[in-house]
Amino acid sequence: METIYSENHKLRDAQTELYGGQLVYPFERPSRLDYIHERLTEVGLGPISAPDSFGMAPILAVHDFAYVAFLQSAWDRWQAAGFEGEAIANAWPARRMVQTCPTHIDGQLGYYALAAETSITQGTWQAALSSAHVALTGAERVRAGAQSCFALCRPPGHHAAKDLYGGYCFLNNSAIAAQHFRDNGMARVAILDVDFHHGNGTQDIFYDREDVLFVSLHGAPEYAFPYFLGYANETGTGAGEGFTLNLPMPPGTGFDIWRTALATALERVAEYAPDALIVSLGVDSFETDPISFFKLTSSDFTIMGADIAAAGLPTLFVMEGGYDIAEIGINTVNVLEGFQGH
Ligand code: SP5
Ligand code: ZN
Repeated sequence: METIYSENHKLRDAQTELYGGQLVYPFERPSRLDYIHERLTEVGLGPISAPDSFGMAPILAVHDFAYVAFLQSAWDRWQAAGFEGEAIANAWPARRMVQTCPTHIDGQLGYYALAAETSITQGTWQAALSSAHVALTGAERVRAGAQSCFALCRPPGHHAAKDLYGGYCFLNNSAIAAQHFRDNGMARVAILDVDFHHGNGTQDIFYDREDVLFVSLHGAPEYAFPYFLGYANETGTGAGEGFTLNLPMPPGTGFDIWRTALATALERVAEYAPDALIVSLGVDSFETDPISFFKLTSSDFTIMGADIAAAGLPTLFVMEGGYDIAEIGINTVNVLEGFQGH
């Protein structure tokens, strides 16, 4: 399996994440990809290639122009305003307040942020743009006939909506790849999100559409970030009714229950019969992930990959979360090896 990878991800190296009332060094850090890259080389999964450039059009096919302009300029404007630290949102258009984008950068952060843990820094935009191009390059490989490809994206994407960042995400790489498939001749695309967290951004982007199926396995929102989306009764709206499937699971969920949910998800995908499958691949369902509560083991990830391969679809894997850094390489590559070995 070919991997698409760019060193540009290192341009995203925030020093702060708001966690437990403190500013800590972020869980979502550059070394995550070093471990995955190292493991890919160690097992010889396949060639590792640089991304191509696709310009802004495929990004603006998913994200609002004003949101993209905000991301592009946020760090410079934050600095110009005289702030000393990294750019963190701290005020929101909450219930019964106006939903108008303010002029001051401090207010704009709250307008576009879905959470406060994600700081915007120098280089964040360049890394996010490169990450989207990694996903698009992977999508092009699949379009060209590859049975599978691994887009080693960073920063991740599935929490980002058309006009929202947060949860470590800025541009929704999986959604951009799905839209690219749609705009280049594929009639139906399925996104299977196996990251521990609900892919609220991806769900929101395609919620009223029948041409992109969204299926997600995740920590139940009563207990887990992003908290305000991902319930089982969210099934789509309008033409999209029935084309969102959420399978939330409670704290302590192990692989027996998780795998049964995966089978349910894959049944829905098979029924949908898409032209291609995009897997939002987070390995934060791992038993010792520091911010999650599922109990998957390293060998479970191999079985996950094999189960996904049994769907028999052209498959683009897009990297999302996973924060047990010491094991992230093994767990991620286990999924890909399980897929290949099927
Ligand atoms: C892409 C991705 O995996 N994003 C995850 C973003 C999670 N951000 C908020 C984390 C809050 C964790 N709180 C859990 C407490 C565990 N003790
Ligand atoms: Zn996650």
